[in-house]
Amino acid sequence: MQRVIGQWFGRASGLALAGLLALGGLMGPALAQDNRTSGGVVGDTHSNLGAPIPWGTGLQPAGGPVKEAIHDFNTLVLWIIVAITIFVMILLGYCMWRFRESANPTPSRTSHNTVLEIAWTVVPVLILLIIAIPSFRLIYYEDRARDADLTINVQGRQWYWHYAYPDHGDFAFDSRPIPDEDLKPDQPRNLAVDEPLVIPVGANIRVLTTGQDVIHSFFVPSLGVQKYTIPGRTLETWFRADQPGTYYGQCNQICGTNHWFMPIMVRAVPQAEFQAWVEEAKKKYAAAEPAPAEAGTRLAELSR
Ligand SMILES: [Cu+2]
Repeated sequence: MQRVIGQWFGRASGLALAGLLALGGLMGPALAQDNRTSGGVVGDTHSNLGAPIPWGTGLQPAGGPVKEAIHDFNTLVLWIIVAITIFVMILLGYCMWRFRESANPTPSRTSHNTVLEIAWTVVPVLILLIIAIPSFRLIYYEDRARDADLTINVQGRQWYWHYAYPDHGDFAFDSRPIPDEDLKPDQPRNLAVDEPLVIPVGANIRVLTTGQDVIHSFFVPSLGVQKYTIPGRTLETWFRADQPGTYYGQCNQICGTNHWFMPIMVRAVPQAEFQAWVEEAKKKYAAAEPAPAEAGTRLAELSR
């Protein structure tokens, strides 16, 4: 019996090693943050690139590398689930057919089988390992920008978003949804906002989130970003849009009666257009800028 167990462990560790090596090869190159596939094309604008669609199933299409990495991981786990489901269905079907009363009138009274028991412990552990390694890699990939081109402060407030661009003149503004009666034909209901977040295409955006009152959550599915905004705490994450377009999201942490009032709209535009917007925004939002004392407090808050 010990020899059988030894053989099992030998085979299991061989399988685990092969699995890990295969995963290393598969997942390695895809998760570099400076691996920019496209810098965006001037004049190339897609409207509603990242938005939910009626009867849509599955994940929203990827607008950048973080979401692509999420897609890859989702696909891996989905195929593992499919394989397990098929295996269990076949096993169930076989047992029902092979051990039915007419074919097997005197059932066996066996209650233990060491090899089987080790197998159904070791195999799930291996499956979990195969899921855990790319899962941790994805979590660390999403965690922070290694080499950010731009920082945006995102503050969740009851019930609107407050955005600031500390390294582009430190202007700040609020973002609120457009009422139904004022919607233009290309603006999705409950998602379009008056003052969208504007970002340059192809830039790694560092996002620092804070909460003013309660916990909100900054969630833009097509860019693969979701981060809580917590009062008294600064959290970091990052994203990048590789195609110009508009990406929609929402606060997805129930934050009070007007929780629905917090849609997110991100416009990714070519670098030159972004610079022009920054110059305009500095003037436009100058009046809304916080007093120096308040700005100091905010900076101290962020550097904590
Ligand atoms: Cu909220």
